[in-house]
Amino acid sequence: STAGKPIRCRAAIARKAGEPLVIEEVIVAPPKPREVRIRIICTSLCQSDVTFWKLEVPPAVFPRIFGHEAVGVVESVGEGVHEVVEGDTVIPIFLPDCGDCIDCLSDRSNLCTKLPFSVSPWMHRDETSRFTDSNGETLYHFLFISSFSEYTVVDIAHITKIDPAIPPNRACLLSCGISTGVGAAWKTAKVEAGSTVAIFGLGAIGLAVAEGARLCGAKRIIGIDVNPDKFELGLSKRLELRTILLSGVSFTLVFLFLTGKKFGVTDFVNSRNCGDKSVSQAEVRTIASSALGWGKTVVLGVDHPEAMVSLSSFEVLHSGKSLMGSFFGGLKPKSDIKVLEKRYKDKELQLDEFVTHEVEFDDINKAFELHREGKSLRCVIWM
Ligand code: CXF
Ligand code: ZN
Repeated sequence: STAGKPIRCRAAIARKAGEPLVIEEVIVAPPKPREVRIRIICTSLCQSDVTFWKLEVPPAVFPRIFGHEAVGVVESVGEGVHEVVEGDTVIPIFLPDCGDCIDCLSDRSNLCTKLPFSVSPWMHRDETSRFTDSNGETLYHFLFISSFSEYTVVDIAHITKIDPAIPPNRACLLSCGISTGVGAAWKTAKVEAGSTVAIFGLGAIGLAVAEGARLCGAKRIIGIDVNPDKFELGLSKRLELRTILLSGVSFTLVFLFLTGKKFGVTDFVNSRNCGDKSVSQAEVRTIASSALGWGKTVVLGVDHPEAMVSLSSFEVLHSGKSLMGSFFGGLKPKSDIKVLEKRYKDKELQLDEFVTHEVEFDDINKAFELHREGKSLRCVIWM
């Protein structure tokens, strides 16, 4: 057995911002107390990996092992770990769930206060690394996961057990992005049956919001994007050019209607094809498009940490509308993922359509290229 011993394996190392990852031999230390060492089966590329790989200024650190959306098998556990045993199939989740702080015990919050989330380059509890390269140099962690490695060490607060019968290239999707989108509709917005949902941005997360809204019984799901490739992923038939009224201003919009109902989007708006600039303005003022008196706007998946939201007090305070943030879709990693897992097994939650590409670990940089070209929703990387 390898338990208690360092493991030599292959990992994709980011040595410099924006430069292709290099597959090298690394040494993965055994898990410390409350930690689990996992053999990664497959991992998928999420926007946050790309964002932090490109970032040249702090909190960026290199050399680093990225990757946080994955599924794996427990190889060994550290002292005090009772929740999982060797051989269990698990998904790592960047958001901690310690299970005993006031927030983890409450169903109102998914933000653990005992192990607060941060974009730390270390393991969560002792702020050290479990990775070294073959020259003995320390390699930094990412989002407490670092799944672009054949083996990784993850704190038990970041581990959720999953049914091993779920195909790995579907199970890994529940680890971050797709859960985030589905959760935002289900847990944060609490979309009601019969309601209308507008989604600004049809990347994997936006389409996952559509999937979540569909599961909640939304009647109309309007997808808005500027990249026509995204539309082809979800829509199949161009119908007509017409003028509609949105937020009190009229625009000429290209309207596409879904026949395949992929991801549940019922209407599609290409905000670039608008007769004037107003739809793009409406995009930054999404609140304007929500219902007077009770409409909810959810902000999710912020790419630029410095991005600001500015609002007219009238639009929010005096209109009865609300603006909500959503982190990991408001999901509690140890309890809510089980619900999504069941809905997938019951063939209600659609995951297959999100996987647009699959590559071998040796071709991991291809996943980054596909992402840059806007061609993929999820690219699964097999170890
Ligand atoms: C992100 C959310 C924004 C901060 C970094 C982590 N989540 C997962 O991709
Ligand atoms: Zn992610």
